Amino acid sequence: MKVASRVIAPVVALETTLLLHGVPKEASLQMARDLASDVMAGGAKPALVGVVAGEAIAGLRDDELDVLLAAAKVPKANTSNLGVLLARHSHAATTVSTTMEIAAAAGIRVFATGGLGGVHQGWTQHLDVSADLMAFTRFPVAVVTSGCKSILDVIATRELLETLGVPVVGFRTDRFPAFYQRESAAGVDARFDDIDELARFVSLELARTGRGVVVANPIPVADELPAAEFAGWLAAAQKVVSNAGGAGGRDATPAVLGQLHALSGGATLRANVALVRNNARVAGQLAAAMHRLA
Ligand code: PSU
Ligand code: MN
Repeated sequence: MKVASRVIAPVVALETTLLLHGVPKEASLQMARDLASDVMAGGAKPALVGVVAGEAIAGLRDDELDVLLAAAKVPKANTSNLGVLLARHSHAATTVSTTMEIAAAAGIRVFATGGLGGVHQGWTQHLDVSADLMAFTRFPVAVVTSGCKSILDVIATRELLETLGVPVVGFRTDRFPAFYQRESAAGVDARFDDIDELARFVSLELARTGRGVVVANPIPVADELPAAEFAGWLAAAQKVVSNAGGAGGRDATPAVLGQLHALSGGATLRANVALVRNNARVAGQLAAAMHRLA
């Protein structure tokens, strides 16, 4: 695909759905700035990925981000609707799946996000599985992520990654993280404690398979949310969304996240910001090490 790429290695891709749909609008700009400086602190250059007036861009300029932030509603794009949005010269916020697609086309091999989309819990009433998971079978990008949000069925999501043959490696952990919590009941395929060793593996694996790698990086200890308290907020958030008539398709994830941020008095938002920033730092270090060791 044709991508406007404005970056030189080592580079870390960042996504726009997290900014535009995952956190309240007031928090978006600060988060974008913080993530950029975290990637640089790790030793790499940030490339915010998004679509402006039908142009897929890796490395949005500030003025282009401003355009997206000012737009009334920016559609959320996964690999299924990206093409239509491009063809119609629309703006779009890229999720994990489309950020991987655009990053890969721009030659970027590392991407930092918060959590992967995955298998939704029963409240959606129908099977709802994120396109993020399939994207790992198509695009050679390593995604540094705190597992998948505990609003999802974490264990089913981990099982599906296994089914798809996606390598899931832990950075300084043996467990598959559950976003707000450092650990879930599921494990990883291998643990790496050393960033250089991780970099060597990721470079080899991306080149060997032409597919993606999940680099699971848990939320910092100090920012973890107590599991029991979170479970209460989640049940309440799901009830609010269901009582309001439910949310399906691409609206399911933002609907529950928005309710959680409100019901927890901002605690889930603070945890979310902390873990994404930590992922941006580790991704910066990973990209720098991959570049250095190449
Ligand atoms: N993780 C977050 N906040 C988010 C998302 C992930 O902490 O907003 C976004 C990502 O862009 C991810 C998307 O790709 O949610 C998954 O959406 P869906 O479940 O519709 O595939
Ligand atoms: Mn879905």
